[in-house]
Amino acid sequence: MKSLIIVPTYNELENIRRLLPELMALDPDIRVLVVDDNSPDGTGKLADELAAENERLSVLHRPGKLGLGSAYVAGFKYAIRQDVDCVFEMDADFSHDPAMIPRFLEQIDSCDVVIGSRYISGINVVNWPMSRLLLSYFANIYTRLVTGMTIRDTTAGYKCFRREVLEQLDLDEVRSDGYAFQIEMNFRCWRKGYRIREIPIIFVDRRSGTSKLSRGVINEAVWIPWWLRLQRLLRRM
Ligand SMILES: Nc1nc2c(ncn2[C@@H]2O[C@H](COP(=O)(O)OP(=O)(O)O)[C@@H](O)[C@H]2O)c(=O)[nH]1
Ligand SMILES: [Mg+2]
Repeated sequence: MKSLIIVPTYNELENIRRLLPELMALDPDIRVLVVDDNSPDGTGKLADELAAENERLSVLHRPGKLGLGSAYVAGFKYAIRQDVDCVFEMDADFSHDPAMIPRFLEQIDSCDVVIGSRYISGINVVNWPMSRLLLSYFANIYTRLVTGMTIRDTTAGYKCFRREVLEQLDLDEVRSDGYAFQIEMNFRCWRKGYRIREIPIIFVDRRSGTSKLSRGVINEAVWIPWWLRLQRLLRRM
């Protein structure tokens, strides 16, 4: 399987210095796309330097911090123009263990979307403050109740899509940007009847750099599930 791993970045200099070589070393059929939002710390520049040395690594530069959701949409549009069979979402900060990539690839053979889930075998989150864990955990229960989706970890950001899924979704219609982006993508896939499978991962909080979680991101995750429910009622999704 040829795959493309999309890594959105904003100020992840020290992380990508280690992460990108590690991803490239996994398998010659793996390509990586960094989507950088003009990080002030020079992440984009380092990514360019690494890309100059490796033809399997590419970089998409955007003019400023435009949000995670639109970074992925830009990456997805890039991906479906390439010769790849599946497309990954992955954080740059090592919360997502690169060693799990082969597990995703094993599963994507027999389904359409694979989600690396923190909540299917107990709670597999390491080093998060309790407040953050509770927020995430209850956000997932809330989303299940409001939308009717049965996914256990619907805000997870370590995922793999078959390319056909991304080709069939209306990427220009996707409106949410933070954790809600993950919820909306899952909802769109679920409504289209795609086979979604969760596999357990262990999520470890970042050691380097800072989180970009904000109030706005949380607010969005509160109302988007209701908007999705409405879209479903109106049969628009
Ligand atoms: N391109 C881009 N990447 C972003 C943006 N916001 C967050 N990211 C990246 O998305 C990933 C997850 O963000 P992070 O701050 O670690 O979220 P957290 O793990 O939920 O605290 C990291 O690789 C970030 O660098 C953004 O606005 N644009
Ligand atoms: Mg993180």
